[in-house]
Amino acid sequence: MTKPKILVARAIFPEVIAKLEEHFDVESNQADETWSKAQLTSKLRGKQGAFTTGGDRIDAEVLAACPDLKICANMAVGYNNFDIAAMSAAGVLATNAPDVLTETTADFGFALLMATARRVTESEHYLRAGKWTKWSFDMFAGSDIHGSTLGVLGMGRIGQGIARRGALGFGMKVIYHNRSRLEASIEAELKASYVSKEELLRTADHVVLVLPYSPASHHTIGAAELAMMKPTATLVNIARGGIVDDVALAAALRDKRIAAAGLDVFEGEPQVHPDLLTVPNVVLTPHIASATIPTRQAMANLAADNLIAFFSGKKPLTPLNASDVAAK
Ligand code: 8YV
Repeated sequence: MTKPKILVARAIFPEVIAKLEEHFDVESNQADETWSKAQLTSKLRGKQGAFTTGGDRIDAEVLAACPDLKICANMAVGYNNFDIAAMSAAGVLATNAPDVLTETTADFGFALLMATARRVTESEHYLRAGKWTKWSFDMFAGSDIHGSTLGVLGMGRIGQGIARRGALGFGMKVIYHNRSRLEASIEAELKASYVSKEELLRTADHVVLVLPYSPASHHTIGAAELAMMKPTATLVNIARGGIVDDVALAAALRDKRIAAAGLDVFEGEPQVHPDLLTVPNVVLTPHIASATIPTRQAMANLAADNLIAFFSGKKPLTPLNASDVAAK
């Protein structure tokens, strides 16, 4: 029997490629070349399955050129690189990689919050530049984490992980805003209170963004929202570029309208807006919140297992549009 043909769009763990090769005729990108959309489309043509990462866009144009495609398995919990409506219309199943990265990503969100509020990288750059000649009472004074108010915008699994760390580990008062309110028992466990987005922005000492990107969440934080925040507040984005207006944020940081920001994601990444590179009060990391080897292995294995289950006629583990595809 001929094996289904799949494309692995980016370099991944060799053992995951080996596992896929037991089931599929695999074309992979272990050289990790950067493919244009046209190159990705041409590689996908004739494939029945795709293993993608967050940078691989699958939309109506790609789908129209790849009529054999049946499933795209994303090695990411976020899936704004997928046009889900177009995939459902084309009868292509989409899967993502949730849960396995929750705690690792929440750890990183907290690391970025701590580094931002306590000015870790800014002070390190100062030291490395040889500028540290004497101690002074207010040198790199930051803002406290313990006992402060943590505002979590987007209270899914990762948001809850951050809230738990804040409330139980650091005695923070947790407020949150989300499309839907959490069950009372979860609110009690996280010691979290539901507030409006505006109240969150006005009262939090630290705002952490963990909401999914969609056209509706584009520029959730722009000039108007930054103006609502306390001048002493910090902002952390571990969600997606585009949720924050990076130009407005750079201006707010430059004018000290908020104290500091920590960003793991950017509009148009891997490009970073030059205005952000010139302000000192921002911690910048290259989209690494889920980057530990065990977690990246778990994410890659989950994407692979979704492909294997699908082509063995079983239910994929983490489908996104199964009922729409079935209804077609
Ligand atoms: C990934 C992420 O590293 O899972 C997500 O949504 O943003 C990251 O964990 C990235 O998208 C690569 O696929």
